[in-house]
Amino acid sequence: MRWEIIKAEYVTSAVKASQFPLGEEPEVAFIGRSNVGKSSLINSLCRHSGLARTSSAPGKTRTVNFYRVTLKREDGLRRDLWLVDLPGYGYAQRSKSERQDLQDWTQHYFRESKRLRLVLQLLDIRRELQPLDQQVHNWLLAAGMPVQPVATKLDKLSRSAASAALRALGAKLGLPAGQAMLGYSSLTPAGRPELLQRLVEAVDFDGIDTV
Ligand SMILES: Nc1nc2c(ncn2[C@@H]2O[C@H](COP(=O)(O)OP(=O)(O)OP(=O)(O)O)[C@@H](O)[C@H]2O)c(=O)[nH]1
Ligand SMILES: [Mg+2]
Repeated sequence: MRWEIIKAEYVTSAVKASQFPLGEEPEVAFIGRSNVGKSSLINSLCRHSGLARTSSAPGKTRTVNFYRVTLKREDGLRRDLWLVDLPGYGYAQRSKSERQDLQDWTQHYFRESKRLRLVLQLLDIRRELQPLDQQVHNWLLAAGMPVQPVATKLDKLSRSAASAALRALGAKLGLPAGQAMLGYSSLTPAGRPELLQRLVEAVDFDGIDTV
């Protein structure tokens, strides 16, 4: 059955586990290079501009930000989940100590979050896969995280260039057979239904409901 997001609100920002909001609801996190479009994707997915702060200058998000989202199934059933916006990696203008802090908080987040069901790793569709993206991908897999790569800014390429770029990124990441890259644009509806579907599958709302 189809699900849609009916409500989304900012709850809190954290730099350590004791500041994570309480609750048993499943969680989906967004990670990627600074400026790749993580905060924009959250706003567009929730159809709530201004929910997460975005900027054309990289390095905007500096804390782990929690958004509580309510989804409604077409038969009326409602379920809540957390969307978590993480600071971007790879922003060279930051001081080394600040980069280290952000990396520590992010790794701390992955170690401490008990409700995490899916990590969406965002990659810019116009860029080749960078070594840091690959490192983060491998680190997440080694940590046992379910990772779904998503190419952002789909609107910047023609349809055929976008499909070629999706295939190339997927191949370079070494995605297993059966796992495809998803594409997304925060400016157009492209990719939104598929991403929403992936999210609902990962948190297994339908499964929970039938128990
Ligand atoms: N054309 C286009 N631009 C986008 C899209 N998504 C984001 N942008 C632009 O990319 C820039 C960065 O977006 P953010 O959402 O702030 O990026 P971020 O990944 O949260 O960045 P940090 O918080 O610095 O890590 C902004 O200028 C956005 O308008 C998209 O799908 N299409
Ligand atoms: Mg951001």
